Amino acid sequence: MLIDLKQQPADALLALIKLHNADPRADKIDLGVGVYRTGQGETPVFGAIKAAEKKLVETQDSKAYLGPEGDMGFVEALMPYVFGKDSPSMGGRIEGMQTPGGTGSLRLALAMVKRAGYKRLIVGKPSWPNHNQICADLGLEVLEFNHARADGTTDMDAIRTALADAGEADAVLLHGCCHNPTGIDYSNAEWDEIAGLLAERKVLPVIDLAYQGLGRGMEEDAYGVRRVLAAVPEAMVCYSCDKNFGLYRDRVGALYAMVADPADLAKVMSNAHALARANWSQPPDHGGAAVRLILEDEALTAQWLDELDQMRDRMRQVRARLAEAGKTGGVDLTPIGIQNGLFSIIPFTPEQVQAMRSEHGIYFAGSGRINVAGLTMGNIDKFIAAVADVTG
Ligand code: PLP
Ligand code: TYF
Repeated sequence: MLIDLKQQPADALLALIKLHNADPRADKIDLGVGVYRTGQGETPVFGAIKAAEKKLVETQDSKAYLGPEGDMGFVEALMPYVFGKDSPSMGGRIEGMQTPGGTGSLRLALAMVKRAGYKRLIVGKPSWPNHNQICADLGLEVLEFNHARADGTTDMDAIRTALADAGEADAVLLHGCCHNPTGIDYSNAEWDEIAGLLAERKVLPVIDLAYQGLGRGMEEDAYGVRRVLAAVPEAMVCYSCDKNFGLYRDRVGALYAMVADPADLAKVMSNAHALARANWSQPPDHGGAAVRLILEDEALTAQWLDELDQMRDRMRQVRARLAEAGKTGGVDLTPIGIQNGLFSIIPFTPEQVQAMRSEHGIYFAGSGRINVAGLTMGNIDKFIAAVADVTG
């Protein structure tokens, strides 16, 4: 019976939004869920998206079904940004489809991993919790390795060991850039080595690219994806437009598969299409259509890239200010300056996380992950003082 089902825990990050909302203090700070915020603390719709939506309303003449692959114009317009304009892997070896956000793409990719007979998914820890949740739901065994060292650098020895023990029955999930939750990314030299190891061990790479453009730049953030794809015969890329176009609730993403022989692409993608049909039939159209209109229009593309630059610049400023604070109480904020994207982890104890909430009205995940975009030039000094207070 339905009532025999067991109570499930609420999503911890979404629960945090409620805690923050219920706090009456005017100077409270929300560093929880991963959405970008401006210096005024807002998450506005991009100007380029507003313009594209206006155009969409005026020109869209049908909302008839498109099929499980969604809007292929959207899927293809993104490809030069992800894979590079002159990439050899673009030569017929890659095909994509639209998905409901990066989550939908991950769900499909990992179901493909399972369906293709892979036994394990190797994942660096900590990772975005949904990676493990999707694997648990699919019955895919997860093998974890340590992603980062305490000093804010990647634990290359751990991934070397994990890959040395891996083989053809394994897939590995890698964050393309702006690692969630640590903000600690592989350097280009590390990607070079990882690409070589993946090829040598014949492990299938699944690259989660949910924050392209929020780290170092659109091109810079694609280094890992492109480097890995140049080294291996097969791979999948799970893309989200929900951060870099600010579309979050519109659920805009894409799944790309690369195979060695273009003749195999249709067969491979027919499986992804079948899985999509069994899950959501077709992806929501609106956000993807707006992204396509932007990417097909030079002026709108320039406007979007400019808005993305402003986001990235602001996050770099916040990071620089935190790094400048250096040793603060019992923690060192310096590594935050070289980390990327929305997130960094400060090694708070659970008691210190609680004290930040109760004594200072500052809310972030229990892991100590902060959303740096929740900090502004107006509240950052309060934050630094609170960190010194609870860790000192
Ligand atoms: N992958 C990572 C690492 C994420 O942090 C997120 C969440 O924001 C996603 C994928 C999924 O994003 P989306 O909201 O597009 O489903
Ligand atoms: O990690 C984050 O904050 C983002 C947003 O169930 C998010 O990835 C968080 C929780 C969730 C869905 C998205």
